[in-house]
Amino acid sequence: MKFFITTPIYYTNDIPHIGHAYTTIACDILSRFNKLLKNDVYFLTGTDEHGQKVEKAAKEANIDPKKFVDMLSVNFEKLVNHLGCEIDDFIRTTEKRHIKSAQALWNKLIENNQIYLSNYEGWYSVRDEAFFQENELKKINGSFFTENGSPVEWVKEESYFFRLSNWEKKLVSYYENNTDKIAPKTRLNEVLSFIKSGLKDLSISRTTFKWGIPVPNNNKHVMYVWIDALCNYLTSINYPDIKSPIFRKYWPAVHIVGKDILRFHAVYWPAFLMAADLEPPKKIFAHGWWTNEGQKISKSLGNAIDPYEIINEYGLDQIRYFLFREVPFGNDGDFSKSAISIRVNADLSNNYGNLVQRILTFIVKNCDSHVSPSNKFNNEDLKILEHLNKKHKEYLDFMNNQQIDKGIKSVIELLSLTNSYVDNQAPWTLKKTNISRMHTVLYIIINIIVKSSLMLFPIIPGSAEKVLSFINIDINELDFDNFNELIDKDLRINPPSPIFPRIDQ
Ligand code: ME8
Repeated sequence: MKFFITTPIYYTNDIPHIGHAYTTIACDILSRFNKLLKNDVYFLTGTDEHGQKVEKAAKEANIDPKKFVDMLSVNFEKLVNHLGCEIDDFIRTTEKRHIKSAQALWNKLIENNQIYLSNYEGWYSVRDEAFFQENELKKINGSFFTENGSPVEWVKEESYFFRLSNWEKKLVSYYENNTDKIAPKTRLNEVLSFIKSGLKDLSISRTTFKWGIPVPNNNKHVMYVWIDALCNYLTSINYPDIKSPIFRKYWPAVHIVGKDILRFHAVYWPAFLMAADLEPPKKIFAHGWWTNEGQKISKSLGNAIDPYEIINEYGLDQIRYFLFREVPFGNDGDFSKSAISIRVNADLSNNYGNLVQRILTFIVKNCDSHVSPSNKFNNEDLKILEHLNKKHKEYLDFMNNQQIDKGIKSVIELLSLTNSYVDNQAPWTLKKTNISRMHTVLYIIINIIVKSSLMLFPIIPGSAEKVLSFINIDINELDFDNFNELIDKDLRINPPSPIFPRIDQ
């Protein structure tokens, strides 16, 4: 099966922060999980470089917009690597391939009579790059603001419109008949009630600034940044060449987005796509919003969390783990340093790390660094192996439904049960009383360590690989297909080095 997954493309008006890192890591986790399922994965991210917001930031920095975005885009591209994410394409909306693709989409919409020229008059928020109705705004000291506190300005100009109103009924019936297209469920209901409240035609071009993709055949207009930006998902797989193998193979995509931009992805985007005779997205998953020690993350508060800084302080896998174990994927979360140490110490140091450390060290010291297959299982052994299979099934179900936190929790529960099994079986005592039984117990534990590492691999790839390397197993030898089979060869164990040192609180 093919699996095309995308992050939003991030605005190049500022440097990346933890929120951007969060979405990119989420896609990496789902992408790595799908690779382990042997799906053919294509993972796309990139930068959104046009529009008034970016133009304004360039002006404030007193730098030519193209030079400005060249400078800022690099930060996002470098971050992908730093987060340990394996992408297939990094797209920039100022690239030639994208301008060609966005203009082709525009022309297709013109050809299908989905666009007309008229005049727009209304409120616009540059910070959100979005139009607002007056009833969506609040008035403070005579000025209007959005719910999120963004200032709005009154815009009055000639504009091209997309016939969004024509898609209202079609979108409602599409989502009512395909309830798996938006997740989590509450977001589907939100989108449906928004659509049902009535869709107006959407202004999709601007004339009052220049930093955008020119509208074909009318250079007075640049495209509205959202039609330009959304189109990136098509550009990467070769649009407008919809017959190209890459396009035929991968479209439609799974879009992972923050809840702030759900409406653009779940209302405008499927409408644009259907209006251009293309399939709507396979799925749109909207995750929650991170706050910093209880406060909204914002430039003006100066409290944006720098991903480099926290990775440097806690370690990459520790941060990847914390972000996805701590908060159910889809919910809002609060970032706090004390929560990181509590979580990492409890799950990674005391549970997974401790199991690995004590068992591998024991084998190196007492078993000449070797573990051999065994099948002389007693009831306790069969019980823990049954847990292994049960937790594995749970894990697959959760991960297949983007419930990353629950998937991780299944593995951690298995590791806790295994630590108790170790305590009860006490291989150090068996060493004196029953050597053959000791070997069986160690063999079972090694199997659980290997399989747990496989399940944790999408979340903490570096550490999981390191654990497997202590056991001389290559991650590429493993997959979920033969998960129920135990390892049938002798294993040589290397002396382990600590993987998750406890964090001082
Ligand atoms: O919206 N918590 O770009 P953007 C969680 N260019 N996620 C957060 C976050 C936070 N506090 N802050 C940001 C845009 N994000 C458009 C997208 S797509 C065709 C165009 C993440 O730079 C989250 O994924 O404002 C959010 O949707 C995205 O960054 C917004 O990034």
